[in-house]
Amino acid sequence: MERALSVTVDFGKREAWTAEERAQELAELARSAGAKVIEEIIVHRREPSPACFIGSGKAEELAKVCADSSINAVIFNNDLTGTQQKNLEEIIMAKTIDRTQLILDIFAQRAHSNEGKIQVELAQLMYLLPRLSGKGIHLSRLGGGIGTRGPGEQKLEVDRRRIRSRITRLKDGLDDLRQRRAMMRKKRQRFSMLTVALIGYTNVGKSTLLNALTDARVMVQDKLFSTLDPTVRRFLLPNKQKALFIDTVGFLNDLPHHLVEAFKATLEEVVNADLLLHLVDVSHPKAVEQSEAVYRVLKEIDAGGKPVLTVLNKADMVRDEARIARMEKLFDTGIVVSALKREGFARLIENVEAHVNVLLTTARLAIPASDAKTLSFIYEHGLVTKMEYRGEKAYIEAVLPIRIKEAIEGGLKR
Ligand SMILES: Nc1nc2c(ncn2[C@@H]2O[C@H](COP(=O)(O)OP(=O)(O)OP(=O)(O)O)[C@@H](O)[C@H]2O)c(=O)[nH]1
Ligand SMILES: [Mg+2]
Repeated sequence: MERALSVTVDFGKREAWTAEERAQELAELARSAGAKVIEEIIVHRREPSPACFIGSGKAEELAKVCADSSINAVIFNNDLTGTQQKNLEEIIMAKTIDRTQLILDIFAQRAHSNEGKIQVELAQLMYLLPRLSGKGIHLSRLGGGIGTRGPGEQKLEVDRRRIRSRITRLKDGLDDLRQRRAMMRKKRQRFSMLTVALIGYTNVGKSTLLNALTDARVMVQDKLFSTLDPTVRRFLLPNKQKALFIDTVGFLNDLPHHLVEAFKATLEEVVNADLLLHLVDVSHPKAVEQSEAVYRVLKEIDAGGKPVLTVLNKADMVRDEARIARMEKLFDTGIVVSALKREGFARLIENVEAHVNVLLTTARLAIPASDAKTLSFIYEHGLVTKMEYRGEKAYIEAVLPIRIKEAIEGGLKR
């Protein structure tokens, strides 16, 4: 495990997150990447020094701390320019990483699917490109993030031109994947169930809730960004309506723009869902700010207008009843659950059902009795309330998602 020093600069502005709170989150991120924060330093400065970010005097102090405590990585809680990073590294004599790079490292470690890997590499290269000065810069240190899976792993010397062409190739690859995904989604949307996407800040318990609700075996970890690839599971609501639940990548305050950009394809699942279940960790001191960060990302991916059901999770961790009541009022929701203890699910499901009901309609259809395909399709997607054969026709009354009804009617006309 890497031994790290975390450095947070407080520029003295009033912000939603104090320097201490940001430092705390950085420590969580570092831990998720596989590093242990041994020392934490908060530097107070008016503005960043262009050459050294924290100034060369302060950098020399850090060098001493690193040498004294055998620290091999310094993680800055802000973004550094290429020059600042290089200068700092020269003075401190330890690997210097900024926040974006740390997050990219975590994503690189977590990406399993082909698409996920391409998205991460693209984000890494886009981060890197403006930081390259001149040609043939050494990329060896890129392999030396916390996760050590930098894009420069195999190649030590690469120039911008090669990076640019690699970016183009990755983007093309992603476009292909995106088109394929869009096609699949179109099929799913027209011919399938309603979708409910679980969204929320990282580590709030999205995968735990999906597991508990559907017995899916999604990896649950007390680490940030355990889930990178969307997982889709079927769920049968008490009214017999089937829905797809989708687990998604967690959001983060100041999520690097490159990552949002790169993960747009994955996040499209969110954009296209019928309903968003927004999970909030009520036990977290920054729950409100985390939720604000979630809404910022939603806006960035054009999902700001989706119907959202806010779910307050980890209620089992909150001793103070008044806090729960306050949060319920603040978030205007009465849905309090513990995904871990499987508590509060009845109300949650009731609420999901109420939202889903709006998207349903009662359809009365006359289907050729020989059309087994359409008949089984109706049974598959809806709740059949009446069924009668008269002559050549089957008369069916069923509760169906509106778009399914439309798809069937369209199919019957053809
Ligand atoms: N006490 C308590 N812990 C919970 C609850 N729900 C989830 N957790 C814990 O919170 C941690 C994160 O849970 P995950 O389900 O991985 O969270 P996530 O939102 O999917 O996280 P990412 O995929 O990393 O964004 C795990 O250690 C869970 O056991 C809960 O209701 N109560
Ligand atoms: Mg998860």
